[in-house]
Order: sequence, then C-alpha cells, then structure tokens
Amino acid sequence: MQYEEKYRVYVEDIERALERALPESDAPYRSVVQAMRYGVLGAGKRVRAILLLEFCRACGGSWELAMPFACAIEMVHAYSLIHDDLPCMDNDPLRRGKPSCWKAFGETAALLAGDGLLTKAFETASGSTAPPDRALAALQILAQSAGDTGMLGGQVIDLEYENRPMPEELLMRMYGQKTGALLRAAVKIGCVLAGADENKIFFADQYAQKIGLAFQIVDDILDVTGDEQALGKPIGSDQESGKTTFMTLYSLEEAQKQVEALTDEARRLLDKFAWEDEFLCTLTDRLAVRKN
Ligand code: GRG
Repeated sequence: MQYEEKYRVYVEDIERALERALPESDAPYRSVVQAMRYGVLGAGKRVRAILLLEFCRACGGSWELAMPFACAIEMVHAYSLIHDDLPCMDNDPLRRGKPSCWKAFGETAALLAGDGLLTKAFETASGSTAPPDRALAALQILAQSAGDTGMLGGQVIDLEYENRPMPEELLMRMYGQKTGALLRAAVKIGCVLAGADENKIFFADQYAQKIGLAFQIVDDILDVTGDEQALGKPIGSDQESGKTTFMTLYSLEEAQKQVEALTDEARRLLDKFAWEDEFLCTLTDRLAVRKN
C-alpha cells in the first residue's frame, strides 16, 4: 500500500473507533458530549494514534487490542488542546481550522469537554482486550505522560514563563514534557501492548524523543513562518505572549538544521524494528516538513 493510502486508512479507522467511543447522546448532559465530539472528531493529523498502532504492529501486536489506546491518546491530546486554547491559558480563537472549542461552545462547556475527554480516554483504554498486565502497564504510561510528570507539568512551566525569558535547559525540559511525553507514551504503549522486550521499548522511546523535539521545533518555526490558513490556528502567538521558543534562541537556519539532524537520527533508530513497509520512515520525514 502506498504511503498516502495507508495514512488515509489509518485516519479513517481511528475516526470510526473514536465515533464508537463517543456516540451522540440525547442525555440531559448532551451539550458536553457535543463539545467533546467537536474537540476530538473530524480533524487532527492523528500522529500519536498512528505511532501507537504502527509500533504495536511492528512488535507483533494487533490493531484490535491497540485501537482503544490509540483512541485514548487522541482524546488526551484533544483535551490538552481544548484547555490550552481557553482564555485563561493561551486564549486562542482558532484550532484545526475552525473556532476553538471555547469559541464554539463557551468556556464552561470547553472546560468540561476537556475533563470529559480525559476521563473518557481512560474508560476507552480500559476496554482493550490486551492481557491485563500489559493493559495495566500501558494505562500507567498514559497517565504518567499526561499528568504532572508529563504534559501537564510542561504546560505549567510554559505558562509560568510567559513574558520572561526561559533558560534553554528549562525550555528543553518543558518541550520534553509538553510535547514529547505523549509522543513517547504513544510508541511505548504500542510496544508494551504487543509484549515487546525492554530493548525494543528503549529504541522506540529514543525514536520518540528525537521526533518529539523535532516536532516542537517545527511548531516553533511554523509559529513564525507559517500560513494561518494551512496551520489552522493563529501564527505569531508565541511572540505575542512573550514566550521563549527555539526561534528566540536560534536562527531559522539553525532550527531547520536541528530538525533535519533529529529526523535523521530518528530514522536510523527505526532500523531496530522489522517494519512491513516504508510507512513510518516516510511519516518521520513528512513530519519534518509539515505545514500544519
Ligand atoms: C492543558 C494540560 C494542558 C496541556 C496543554 C499540548 C499542549 C499542552 C498545548 C498545545 C499547544 C502546543 C503547541 C503544544 C505543543 C504540542 C503540539 C505541537 C501540539 C499540536 O499537535 P498536533 O500538531 O495537532 O499533532 P493535531 O491538530 O494535528 O492533532
């Protein structure tokens, strides 16, 4: 299967599974279900879910047992974007090319939709038919990557350094938590669900660390050089809120070189796995030159 075709199949399968996990509701609380669905369905590159499914398959696991976790990680990711856009955080009106959740549903509904998605993520993941010891280990990885030791902690560092310079060491730590933690969780969960050995998990984690940093640097570059329409969210927001980013510390050329170097290292780490095709190599390359 060609790259584009496989990517499309992945996105459609993930979308269907998310639809099943988040059905329309006619309950008295349906307004929050609508906001949850708005936040997670119909858009997004699905990078985290695809990484999880690909690594699970490369380690001999099946899609069926990994899909609940693939949905869960997209729900956690969507929750973080919904909350990140709130007026009390980044105050962003646009996300994924449409009004952000709070703009469409109001602040209270968006706050609750984020809470609802975070909770639904664990409900959905716990429905996996993976052996209980693997499922439990995967749930722990997901929780740790989302909470204070992971994404949430990264968000706190980010917010606390608005309008004041952040030392480079702390910036790298913040990136590792805010952006890297969920990507690392995705590949590790894929491996763990398939019963991969420690060696494989280590190499997958190394790979995710490389693409995680590259992913964030690209995000910083796009915030300066990107096109709002292609990006689906406002550009220039980092500078507006006085944030230190890779682009305040390095030139565009240096940032691009760093992305290329990290992408090369990540690709080399993929050699440690027996892939059925070139899909993940191509995805790794495409992430480095993404426009959204
Ligand atoms: C509110 C706890 C909490 C955390 C928020 C993820 C996050 C932390 C903030 C979002 C802002 C941001 C730029 C984060 C860096 C990670 C990143 C580039 C997210 C966007 O991920 P994509 O590009 O998004 O995979 P799509 O829309 O494709 O799913």
